[in-house]
Amino acid sequence: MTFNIAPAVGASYITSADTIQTVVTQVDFIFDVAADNQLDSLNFSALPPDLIFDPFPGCLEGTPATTGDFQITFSANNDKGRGSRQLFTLRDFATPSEAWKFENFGEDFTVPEISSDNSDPDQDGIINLLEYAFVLDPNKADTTLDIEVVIETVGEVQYVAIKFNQMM
Ligand SMILES: [Ca+2]
Ligand SMILES: [Ca+2]
Repeated sequence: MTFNIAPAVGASYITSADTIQTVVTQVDFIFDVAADNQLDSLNFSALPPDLIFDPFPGCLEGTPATTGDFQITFSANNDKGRGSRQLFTLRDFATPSEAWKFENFGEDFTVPEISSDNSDPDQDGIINLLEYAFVLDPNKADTTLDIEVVIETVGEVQYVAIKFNQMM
């Protein structure tokens, strides 16, 4: 006689990263809150006024209107009860370049010698403003920026264009 016994299912747990999520004021934001182990529902604490949470498929979304930090706790539930809880921090920046500075310099994003537009912390000769504009890594010196200004013709109209090689 053979018995097949299914493995016991424990409490559900949240699998999405709990790092600080950067958002930008007036820019659409979507973040998927993922959980595993037979998730039945997600509970969450108060949300920023401009964001909603759609439990299916588990999407936090909206267009934030105010800068600052906002913390939300999510918990995963199934028939074993409440599983893992996770604290998410949304840090809302006024501009995309401010969010980029935080993503690249962490808490040093307000230190002018490191994060100002004219700074060059990786000392590769490319200031942060150009690192941002050309999607380079401001913490890695092994990039080169090869810019060429050219005249492009589209139909009968001529445009000034910038050509560059992105080295990553
Ligand atoms: Ca640089
Ligand atoms: Ca660089």
